[in-house]
Amino acid sequence: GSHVAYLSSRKITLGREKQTETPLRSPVWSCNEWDPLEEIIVGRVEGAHVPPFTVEVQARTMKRYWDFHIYRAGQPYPQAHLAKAAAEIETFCYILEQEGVTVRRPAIVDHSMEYTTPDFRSTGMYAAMPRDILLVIGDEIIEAPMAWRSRFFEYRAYRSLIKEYFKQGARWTTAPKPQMSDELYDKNYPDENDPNCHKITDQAKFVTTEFEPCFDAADFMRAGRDIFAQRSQVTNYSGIEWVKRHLGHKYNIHCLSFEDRNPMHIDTTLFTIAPGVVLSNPERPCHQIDLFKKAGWTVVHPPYPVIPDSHPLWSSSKWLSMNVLMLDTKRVICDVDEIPTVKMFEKLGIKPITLSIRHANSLGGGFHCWTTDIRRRGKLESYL
Ligand code: ABU
Repeated sequence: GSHVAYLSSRKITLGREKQTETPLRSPVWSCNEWDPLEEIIVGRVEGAHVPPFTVEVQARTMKRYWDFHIYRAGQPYPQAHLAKAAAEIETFCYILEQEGVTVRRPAIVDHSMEYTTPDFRSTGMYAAMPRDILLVIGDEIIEAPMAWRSRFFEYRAYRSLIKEYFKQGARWTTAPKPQMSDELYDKNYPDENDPNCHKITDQAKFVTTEFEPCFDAADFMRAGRDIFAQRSQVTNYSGIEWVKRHLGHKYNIHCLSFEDRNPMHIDTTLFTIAPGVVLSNPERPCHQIDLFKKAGWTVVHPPYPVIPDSHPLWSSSKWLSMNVLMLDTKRVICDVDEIPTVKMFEKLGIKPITLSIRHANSLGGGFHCWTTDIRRRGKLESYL
């Protein structure tokens, strides 16, 4: 297919490198959010643990869930809830396979293990959200550095898969590992009830500093040669700069900003669903939306989510309703209970394939977060 990336393989012979003619076909290839999906990684519920309630976690946690986090820090999430979430994710995998997509899973890892580095000590969290940690750009897998101490070693759950893809010809990069020392965090960052909170976000202050580059992969939204990024609670400007310099002139990295007082992960805020079509969260207007309009894109404002307040969302907003997974430009995986969103896709001529992962949502992500593309059939193109 047109997505084949031929790499020359090298043989090492007695210390001298010899170029061979054998082409390697990269099993990794994905340039946007909508080309026909062939292979995907779906995250795991197993082993999920509540992260320690550090300043960067607190900044992103709604006050109503503080007690939950404080009392369960370092402990498993409630087991009965996890069992339901695991069953939902198994169904999700089954549906993807029925739709012709190859599904791969991260390893089961003990996230309760405490680790100590020269700069900090923590326990882990989970391998539930591959979208947060793996940024696939063309034939390259970039492991994001992350910004939460509890997620520092999250890459370990994906290493056997990544090594397999690497052996088969994928490119593999690990972004510079952050120290995650105290200097990376503003320990006086105000919580949502602090009168200074709104002032601080008006001034575009974040819980992470610019001490060193940090980013989560989910703060990048791909549309071929154009990639949209946001400065968030977990992605700083130097993290975005690192991605920009690393990818070089082949890509345009657009740093966007939104009316969002607590940003983390762009895929519930702005979502490119097809060439020339972008979902823009009506509650978080994009300051640079004219960029899309001037290029002739259709800007669609998705309807408000309908998930009830009573359903626990320990680590996210309700806008998981727009955190969908495009199988191609004509099929989308979305939440069966988000009827207004389902109708929106029908109106756009996109067939919704619906299911519920509500208990899995409680861990902080929707269909897009719970996955990362490995291969979509298509070419690297410009759409803007
Ligand atoms: N991990 C996605 C969370 C984004 C949100 O809370 O809207």
